[in-house]
Amino acid sequence: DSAFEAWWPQSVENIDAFLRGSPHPLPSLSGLPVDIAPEVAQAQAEGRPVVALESTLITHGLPPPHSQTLAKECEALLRSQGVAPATVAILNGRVKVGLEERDLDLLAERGWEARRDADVAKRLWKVGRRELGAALVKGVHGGTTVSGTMAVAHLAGIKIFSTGGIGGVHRGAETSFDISSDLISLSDTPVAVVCAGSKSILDIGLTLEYLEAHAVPVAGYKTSDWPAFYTAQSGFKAPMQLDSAAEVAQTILTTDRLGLSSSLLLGNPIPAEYHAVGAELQTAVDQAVAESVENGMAKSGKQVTPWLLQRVAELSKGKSLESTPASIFMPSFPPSPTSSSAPTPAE
Ligand code: PSU
Ligand code: MN
Repeated sequence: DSAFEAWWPQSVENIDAFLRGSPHPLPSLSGLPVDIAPEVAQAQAEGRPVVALESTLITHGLPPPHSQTLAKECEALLRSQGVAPATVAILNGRVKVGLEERDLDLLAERGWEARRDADVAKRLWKVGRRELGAALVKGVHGGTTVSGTMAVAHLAGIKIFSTGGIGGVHRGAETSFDISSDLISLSDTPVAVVCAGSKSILDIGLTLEYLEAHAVPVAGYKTSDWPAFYTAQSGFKAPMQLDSAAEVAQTILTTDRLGLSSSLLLGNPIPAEYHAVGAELQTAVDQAVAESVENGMAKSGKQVTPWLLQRVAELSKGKSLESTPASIFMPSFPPSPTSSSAPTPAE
């Protein structure tokens, strides 16, 4: 609508340049142990787009080689679109915004060792927002979760963050109180998060209620349904629907200009060609959740999510790993040339 268009001082062609109109003051990086990779710094200096990526899926999510291939595919997909990828992680107590390939490999390998070796695990943290400070003080390695990555992205002036599944309200949270700090970050950190929905290891209805209560703008991208990672439909409606990248960018900037510090959570559903395998994995998810209630894992705090994801991988005989190519992880992008050969599961 032209009256509305006139309100915008510049075109939305370059979304990053457009979002630089955001009024949020950035905290100063000076004196902090934060390394912005040259590729990221250069893109920022030249006004080219940057997208943040998380690293808990590398350290505590998938086993190698999937952890490495997926993370690298995501980066390659972004580069193929002219976007500088900023994979966030902690290395020896320094925040990395943009990871070198050898660092990414190291984190994946340590993550795998950490599953068998408690001493390695002690030096390789799953870093949500609350662990960030101590992880830097103690000089450990860390994979950053959605909440940890959002905090770092905000610090580095990155407005868009893409991931697969976000954390949320766990099933049984009415007694366990297990609610991911991802949701709190979504309510107070102005970094937009593009995801494939919430995995149904969570209580999706309660997650959406929590987001509503905390005033988080939640929208389906070109869909009226809220997606559930493995499936395009969770059975819940998306609270809002946004139909173009320009509309998304305008919503982010308008929210910022209104002085609201919330994120925008965008649900971008799994592509149609993965619907069949998605439905199969959904069955494995349901069984894993039932087992976690029976064996008490559901009450194990931050181990719940990794345990459930591991169990889904076992129950689906590795299918949940094979069918998590970057094209699912970031379904808005076309598959990369490398993603046609699905990696084989480790062990
Ligand atoms: N959901 C998934 N896969 C994941 C995660 C969530 O389907 O790997 C990771 C993300 O890094 C997310 C974190 O931010 O787990 C949430 O963990 P918790 O529930 O402990 O807050
Ligand atoms: Mn939790």
